[in-house]
Amino acid sequence: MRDKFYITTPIYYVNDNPHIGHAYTTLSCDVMARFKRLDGYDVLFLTGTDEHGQKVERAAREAGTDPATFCDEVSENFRILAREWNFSNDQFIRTTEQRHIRSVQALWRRLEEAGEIYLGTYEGWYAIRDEAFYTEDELGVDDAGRKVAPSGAPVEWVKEPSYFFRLSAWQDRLLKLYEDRPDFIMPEVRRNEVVSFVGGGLNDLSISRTGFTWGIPVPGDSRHVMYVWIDALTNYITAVGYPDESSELFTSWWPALHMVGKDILRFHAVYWPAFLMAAGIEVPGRIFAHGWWTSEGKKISKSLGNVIVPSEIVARYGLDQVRYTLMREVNFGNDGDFSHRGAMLRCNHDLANDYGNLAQRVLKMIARNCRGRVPPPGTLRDQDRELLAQGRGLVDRLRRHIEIQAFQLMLRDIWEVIGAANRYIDAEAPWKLRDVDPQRMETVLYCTAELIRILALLTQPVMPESSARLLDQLAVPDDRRDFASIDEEHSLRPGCPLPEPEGVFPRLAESTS
Ligand code: ME8
Repeated sequence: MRDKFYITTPIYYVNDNPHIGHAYTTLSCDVMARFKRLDGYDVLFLTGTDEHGQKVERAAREAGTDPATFCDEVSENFRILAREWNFSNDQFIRTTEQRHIRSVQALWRRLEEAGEIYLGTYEGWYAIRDEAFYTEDELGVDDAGRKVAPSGAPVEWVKEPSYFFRLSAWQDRLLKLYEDRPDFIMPEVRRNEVVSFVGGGLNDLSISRTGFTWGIPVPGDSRHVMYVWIDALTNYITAVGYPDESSELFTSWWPALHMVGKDILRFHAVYWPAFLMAAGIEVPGRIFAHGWWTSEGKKISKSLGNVIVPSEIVARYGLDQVRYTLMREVNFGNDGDFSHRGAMLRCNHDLANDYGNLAQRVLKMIARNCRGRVPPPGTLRDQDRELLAQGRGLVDRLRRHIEIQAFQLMLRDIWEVIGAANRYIDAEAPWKLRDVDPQRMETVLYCTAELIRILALLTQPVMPESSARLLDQLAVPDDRRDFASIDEEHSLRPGCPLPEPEGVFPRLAESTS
């Protein structure tokens, strides 16, 4: 049986249309999911929408519609994003689905039976934009002198009856979890933040609200709807069949790797494992919190009018170009800045010049000088063997990077080999060999074409479409495109006819804006 790999994105609020931040998190999951599939794993890749809560209820009202209709409409935009960006998610979950409501209510009952829930009164600050409670000392003040959440979101004073989860009792067990599993939260700076937050002591968590109705009713007390975060987090187990924990579905997939933005780490790394431990369910495999994107050096916000619309940047640069740029520009985990200049450089320098040109040069020479067929390898010299060994050795290096979500390093290593291939071809100058030593020319073209095959296999997770076009041009059969096919046994067959070469990464015209 193949190994299983379960990966999740946050489920996105439907109060907003998808933007580059959402696309980024899902893209990182897509790259991991594709990599693992190509590497022989059975993969479950989950994304979806978070549809309950006061924020969504309010957004629906502002849009002049009822929450259910509003959710249907905006949720669809996230599905469209997934199609437009070629995301390979296996499931798209919505928290308004029956299976999810059943799952959250079952989890609630379990926590209640375990004595982890009690009824009290919540009195304190609440930020609807963050759907989060804050203590007085966490708040700051905005320019107008109003109290705001650490995220800058406005807060309001809430006093209402509420069910509480005994989070305070979980401090030691959470700290022990972080200590026993140093890579449970990544990257390390984020882990340290969480350890110090939990180390500072935890308050019991209010997990129900009465001031509005757009939520999952609390079992046995329909005056309350559940706090949107207990509802939302549970999606990760709903998707694998919870509450049917003994099912093959659940036991074979859970636990998952959760990819999130740093803004929602506390919910995932503190509340979620506490809920799970309290319910006797295994905690997640890992929570990776990535950084925040700005645009041309500025915070992305609707009021600044600099929201980066996913479909617009794709139209401008090309889908795989954008996927590459986002994965290459920043060390995953750090903050990043999206700039037109940066994107142009990536497209024209890394893709058109380094990778695209390498493939074009070689494929064209094969078309012209080898009657459009894979040439025979002939007798390999040391430098030929070295180049191919570098290519074949890549996959192990990439596996190590992908295990720790180091996408940038993965691409850097691939580009190191692309650089080596360009130097090799310049040094061997097959165009000069045509008349003086045609056999050597064939060897050089064979080796570079074979290396391009390996590179195109390895760039599939980040650039699925362009890599597929390169593999088509090398006549690589569909069932020989997984990582097991990188080995020598599956190398290009001499004499195999190749289609007419065509450029895959066009140069984009420079523009200033
Ligand atoms: O928080 N840079 O949903 P949400 C990078 N429903 N990533 C960004 C970003 C930016 N500028 N802006 C948004 C929620 N993101 C909850 C999640 S999960 C059980 C419930 C990404 O629609 C990043 O992944 O506000 C962030 O964590 C997520 O969008 C927040 O999406």
